[in-house]
This record gives sequence, structure tokens and C-alpha cells, in this order.
Amino acid sequence: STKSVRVAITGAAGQIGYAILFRIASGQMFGPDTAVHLNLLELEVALPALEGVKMELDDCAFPLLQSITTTSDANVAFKDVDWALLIGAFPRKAGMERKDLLEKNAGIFTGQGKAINDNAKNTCKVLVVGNPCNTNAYIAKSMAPNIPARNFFAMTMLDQNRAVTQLAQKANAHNTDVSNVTIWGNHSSTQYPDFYNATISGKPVTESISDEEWLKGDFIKTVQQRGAAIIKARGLSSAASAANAAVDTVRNLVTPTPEGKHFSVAVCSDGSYGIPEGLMFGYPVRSNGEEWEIVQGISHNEFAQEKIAATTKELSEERDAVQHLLT
Ligand code: NAX
Repeated sequence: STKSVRVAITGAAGQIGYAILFRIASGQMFGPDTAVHLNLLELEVALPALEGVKMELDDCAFPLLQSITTTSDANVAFKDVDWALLIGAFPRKAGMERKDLLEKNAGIFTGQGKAINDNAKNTCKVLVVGNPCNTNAYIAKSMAPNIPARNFFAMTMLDQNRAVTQLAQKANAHNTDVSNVTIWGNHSSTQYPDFYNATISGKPVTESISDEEWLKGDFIKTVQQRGAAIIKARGLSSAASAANAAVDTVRNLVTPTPEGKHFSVAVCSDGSYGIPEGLMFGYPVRSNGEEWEIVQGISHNEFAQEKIAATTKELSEERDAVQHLLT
């Protein structure tokens, strides 16, 4: 018998949903030997559109795709799932304060955290993409005591991929030459894309790119503001690249990480690098295909320490803003 995985995807009729479902169903997320069951959750108003997406999935006749469930009931969507990809979220509207955005989304992620707790396998893994993704993951984790805290993740891989390509282009290298770029902290404009500990063709980035002012300035700013630049150019936020990063994140977690390499994902802090325990913090992580660990022993200069302090402060404030809702 072949292996199979049951995956819930929320916001499945949205932009990222439209880009990710076909990649999951084709085997790009769980590999060519794993059959896939899709549990698709949407708001009731989006169920007709979701039906159209289901028709297109049917029309691909994917060999690995075993079943498609569409629903607006979170208890149905998370029933017996091995993975939950939480993509649907309340979008930021013009004039909305960050606090309003946090509270709007807290409503969604407390409910989904409970529904995961009550219905998913207790080995379920949860990747949050919907923004603010670190704190949404913190909320879902807090509401799901039956699921180990280490099974919750928030996505910083799109930021890593953006950073890798910026470094490669600057150094006239290929993106496969760039390794071990870590996105520290929040998936937000306070993130710290760590170039000091990254390498190009096995050597420190600063050997290939001597312009350290560019690295400390425009490079970081470009990565931090890439989302806004995409919106400006396309009129819509990043979708295919976000879906690609979610595929990368899950693959990185379910595949042994090559020796000497690591990748970026936000996980529940155990206090590593002085970050408050429990925060969903972007770290360098390695996996053995089953379990993951935070890479230890990376050193940070004063510049990096300041950046990490700023993103830690922002995440602590986000946590404090939603804490009263987690009962
Ligand atoms: P869309 O607005 O295209 O799609 C979101 C979908 O979620 C909609 O179809 C909506 O009906 C659905 N939805 C809303 N509330 C729901 C709920 N309670 N249950 C189920 N479905 C619900 O957004 P899209 O472009 O797909 O982006 C989705 C989220 O990803 C946004 O929050 C966005 O900010 C976030 N992103 C996160 C990124 C990251 O790197 N972590 C990058 C890309 C993206 O910006």
C-alpha cells in the first residue's frame, strides 16, 4: 500500500490557494510516492468559486489525488488531517491599525486552533501563511493543547527565497550557489535577513559582495519591502511565489536537511538566542525528516543583535495585544 497524507487548506479559493492546490495534488509537496487527500476550507460566500477550483483539480486527473472535500465548516475541514495549511486570513484594509488586524485575525485563528485541536490527528502539523502569520500561529498553537507546540510553524521561506535571489544577482552567482540565509524573527518589515552567516559558493557573502553598506541597507530593505513592491507592480499580492515558499517549507520539514545546511521557518521559541519562550520566531532550522531542531551557535554582531532585538520587541507586542483573547 502507498503512503497517503490528508491536508487541510484554508482560504482554498483565494490567490495562494489557486496556486498551491495544483502543486500539492501533483506531488510536489509530499513527494511522488505519497497519495493526497485535500480538505478545502472556505468562507461560505466563496464556496461556489471553490467548486470551480475543485472542477479544475478533477480536470487534471492527478494520479496521486485521492479525494477532495470542500466545506465552510472547520470541524469538517480539519477532521483527521496530517497537515493544516492556514492560508485564509482577514486582509488588511486601508486605514486599519495593526491592532485591528491582529484582533480580526485572532477571531479566525482561535476558532481554527480549537477546531484543529478537536478534530485533527494529534500528530498534525500546522503551517500558518495568513498574516500576521507568526502571531496567528501563536494564537492557533495556544488554542490547541492536544497538539505539540513544536508542530506549529509560520512561514518565513518566501523572505528567504527573496533574499537568496537578491544576493545571487548582486554577486553574479546563481541562486543555488547561495546557502544558509536565515530570516530571523517576524514575517514583517522588522524581519532580519541574516547575510553575515550566509554563504555564496561556500564562502561568506561578504567575500563575494564587498559593498557592506548595500548589504546592511538596500538589500535588507528590498527583502523587507518586496511584498509591497509586488503589489505595486501586479496590483495583487504575491501568490505563486508564496505558494512556492509553502511547498518549500513543508518539503524542508519532511525531508532530511543536507549536512551543513539549514532553512528558515518560524517555530515556537524554546528560549534559543535569548528569545522569549513561546513566541513564534523565525529561526535557522534543520530537519531529519521527522523532527526538527533550531541550529545553535550562530554568532551575531552588534548590527544583527539590534535587528533581532527590534523584531523580538514587535513580536512580543503582538503577543501581548492578543493574549486577552486566548481563553
Ligand atoms: P486572498 O484574499 O486571495 O484569499 C484568501 C481566501 O481566504 C479568500 O478566498 C477568503 O474567502 C478566505 N478566507 C478568509 N477568511 C477565512 C476563514 N475564516 N476560513 C476560511 N477561509 C477564509 O488572499 P491570498 O493572496 O491568497 O493571501 C492569503 C494570506 O496569505 C493573506 O493573509 C496574506 O497576507 C498572506 N501572505 C503571507 C505570506 C507569507 O510569506 N507568510 C506571503 C504572501 C501573502 O501575502
